[in-house]
Amino acid sequence: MSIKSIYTISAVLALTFGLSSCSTKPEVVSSKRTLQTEALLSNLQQMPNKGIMFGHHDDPLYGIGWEGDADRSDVKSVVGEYPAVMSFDIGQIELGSNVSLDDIPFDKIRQEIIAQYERGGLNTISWHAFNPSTEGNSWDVSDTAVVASILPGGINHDKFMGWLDSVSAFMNSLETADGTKVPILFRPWHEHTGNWFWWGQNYATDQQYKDLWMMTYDRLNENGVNNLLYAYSPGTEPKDTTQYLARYPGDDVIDLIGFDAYQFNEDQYLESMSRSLSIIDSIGKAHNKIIAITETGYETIPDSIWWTDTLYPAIENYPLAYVLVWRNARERDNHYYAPYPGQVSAPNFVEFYNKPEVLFVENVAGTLYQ
Ligand code: BMA
Repeated sequence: MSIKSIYTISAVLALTFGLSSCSTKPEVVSSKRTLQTEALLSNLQQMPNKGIMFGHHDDPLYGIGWEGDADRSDVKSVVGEYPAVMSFDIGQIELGSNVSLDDIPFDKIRQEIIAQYERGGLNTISWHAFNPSTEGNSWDVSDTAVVASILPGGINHDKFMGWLDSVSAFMNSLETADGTKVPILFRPWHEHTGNWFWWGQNYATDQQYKDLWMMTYDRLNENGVNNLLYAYSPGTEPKDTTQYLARYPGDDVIDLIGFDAYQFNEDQYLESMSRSLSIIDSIGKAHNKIIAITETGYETIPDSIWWTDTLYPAIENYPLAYVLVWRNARERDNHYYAPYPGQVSAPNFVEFYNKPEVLFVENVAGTLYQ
């Protein structure tokens, strides 16, 4: 309904019931999400007409042999440009810590998220939440009933609500200098079809997992978080669309569907990519959802032609909004997924970058939020 027709209806009501103009003041029709977030949703839906955005986790924060340098990124050092998508993780925010689980100050993460928004790129956030029962990390699966314990009625429910409030506060704090909230693709409870996180397959029923999602979504909304799109992101375990959707929280909640897949063995990687891609492609079409490869990569990229000869042929025929590789750890040996200058796949990554269908930030700047 247009504002104009609301004014007209209000005026008619005022005349009909003789109400004072004060009590008939038209209410602002409030959308659940900010204008920029709604614009992002529709622009991501159109993205496959343009190409596939490339993304990298923690891209501007650190890389191989450096940390915290201004205006630096391993990807940018190789191709001269930032990725179109940057991913960040807010694990440990729930503990009231000033630094993330990967030891990055949250103030720095906020600053880089705003910078990526201002250069016209997309930000996505994952959450490696600590274990609210044991206080171990996300990978602590010693207690197999943590999800039940944080749902309403569970012994950790109140505590966990406080954790969701910390997440909400961070999301609400992502504002530019002029007060615009930065739209974020939020990707909580990822890789839930595996058994390495406390919210994994064997540690919750389908219904409990869905309840976890709804509780998260509702609490963030109640806290006024209106700058998020939501991503559903299992691993490659689902063998068909039914299995993929078994824990799907619903079309009202989810905006983007994807999966996380890593290469260990090339044949297995290509097989699981092809199966998972066809699953999300068909669900994406049936449910009108954006699709993406939410995490992928080949640790240390030892294959010098991986980008153009393995990754690109696997994805080129799917209407993906983006493909994102994981981080270039500075504190762990041999844990990197994007090239850096001198890395064996760097020249091939330049070829990948040069493909018109592969999008970096300058290809999408000015188009995502309006
Ligand atoms: C994992 C690894 C960890 C890291 C976590 C969150 O896959 O990279 O070292 O702590 O992601 O970034």
